[in-house]
Amino acid sequence: MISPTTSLFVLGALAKVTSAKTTTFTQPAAAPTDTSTFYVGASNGSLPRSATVPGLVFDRFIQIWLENTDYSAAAAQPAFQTLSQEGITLSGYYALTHPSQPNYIAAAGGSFWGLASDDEVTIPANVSTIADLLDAKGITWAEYEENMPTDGYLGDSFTNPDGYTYYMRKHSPLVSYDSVNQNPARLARLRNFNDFAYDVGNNTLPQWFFVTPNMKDDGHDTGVAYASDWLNYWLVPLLQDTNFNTPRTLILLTFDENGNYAINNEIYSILLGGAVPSNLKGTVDNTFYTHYSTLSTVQNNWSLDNLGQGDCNATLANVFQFVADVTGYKNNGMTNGTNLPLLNITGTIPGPLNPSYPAPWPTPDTSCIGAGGGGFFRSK
Ligand SMILES: *[C@@H]1O[C@H](CO)[C@@H](O)[C@H](O)[C@H]1NC(C)=O
Ligand SMILES: *[C@@H]1O[C@H](CO)[C@@H](O)[C@H](O)[C@H]1NC(C)=O
Ligand SMILES: *[C@@H]1O[C@H](CO)[C@@H](O)[C@H](O)[C@H]1NC(C)=O
Ligand SMILES: *[C@@H]1O[C@H](CO)[C@@H](O)[C@H](O)[C@H]1NC(C)=O
Ligand SMILES: *[C@@H]1O[C@H](CO)[C@@H](O)[C@H](O)[C@H]1NC(C)=O
Ligand SMILES: *[C@@H]1O[C@H](CO)[C@@H](O)[C@H](O)[C@H]1NC(C)=O
Ligand SMILES: CC(=O)N[C@H]1CO[C@H](CO)[C@@H](O)[C@@H]1O
Repeated sequence: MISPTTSLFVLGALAKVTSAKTTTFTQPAAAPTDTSTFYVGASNGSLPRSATVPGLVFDRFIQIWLENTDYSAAAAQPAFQTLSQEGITLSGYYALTHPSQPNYIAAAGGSFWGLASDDEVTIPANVSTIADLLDAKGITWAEYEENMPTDGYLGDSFTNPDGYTYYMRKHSPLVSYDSVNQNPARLARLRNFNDFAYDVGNNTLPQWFFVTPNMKDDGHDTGVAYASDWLNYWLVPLLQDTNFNTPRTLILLTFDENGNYAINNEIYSILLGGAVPSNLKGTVDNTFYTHYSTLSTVQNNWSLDNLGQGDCNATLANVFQFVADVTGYKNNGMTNGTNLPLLNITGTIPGPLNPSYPAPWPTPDTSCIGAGGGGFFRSK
């Protein structure tokens, strides 16, 4: 006999699957390189063209984050299977915690500061981020936030004229940092998708950028099958566009977190782009990575300073192995087969953004050399 609890659970699970299947993907624009009135805010013009700072392995790093999907669910999608043949599948990549927002914040600043919610937060101006490390070397950067109406928009969300809330601030990695949100020049780097169309059209995309699809396209409200349709619409053609993907471009396609909090936080991730050596296309790398690996890999590639936070944690910040193989950087040897830390913990990690377990702003590890070899970043 099925207990009432069990049958309710089954019904809930079925309802979720059904709604994900019945939502049909709608193209937001004629092509990813086109502007669209659906994006509401006009473009502010394309970014200025600036000199490329060469890296050791790549000259451009693009991150594209989808939402809330277990590794196995993404691996079952044909879109991911096809893309995996064009790159390196990372079978040991983990998110850091739950829910969404702390993962995005950690990818920018090297910590989620104890945060366990999607509520709007701000982080003091003396806390450095990846933007400081890149600016110090003249490496251009931006975020592209789909359906964010205007550049540097500071609202918690944005609802389109059709009544649907497509943009959420919680999925923007840099906006919570006062060093960004109080600086107009930096706010102009938090860009909308009409800007993306101009930047890609004019070949002025920056060297480091983060892509946040809207609440439907990232699978958050719709499921991973819908996100797959978006990838086929958006990413697949852009991989053939030399203003986006050059022979020196590395692209990380990943998720913010998995969906099932009761298992460890493994997420399906693929390294794509022209910087992936052709002999590694279609291979699998089971090195243990987390979102901090995006910081350490970028530091390693451009000889950047570090933040003295999770980017310096020897357990959590392995550099993408094919990059480390070129630069000579030594990873810690942990793989998905070894005993990994539990990264599905949420709510009980102390920090300045955890009202239940408050702790002071952590002092950065100023003695860390870091993957870039430069030491701790000190603002000039
Ligand atoms: C280049 O950017 C300008 C604005 O800065 C815009 O008017 C023009 O349409 C863009 N060109 C392309 C091909 O996107
Ligand atoms: C990674 O390891 C975990 C724990 O052993 C396992 O459940 C999971 O299936 C592994 N992931 C992959 C992609 O093999
Ligand atoms: C930022 O300033 C506060 C005092 O306002 C200080 O306690 C903290 O250590 C500083 N943090 C950093 C990263 O310098
Ligand atoms: C253009 O940029 C300015 C300054 O960064 C900002 O105030 C304005 O809202 C932006 N407009 C759009 C359409 O993004
Ligand atoms: C985290 O995942 C482990 C399995 O890897 C599980 O035993 C544990 O209960 C999970 N923790 C939470 C808080 O759900
Ligand atoms: C590095 O991360 C591990 C795993 O989460 C954690 O146990 C350890 O305390 C961290 N180290 C430092 C110095 O914060
Ligand atoms: C060998 C090489 O290309 N090194 C570059 C690494 O990145 C820094 C920028 O931080 C360049 O100055 C180096 O030339």
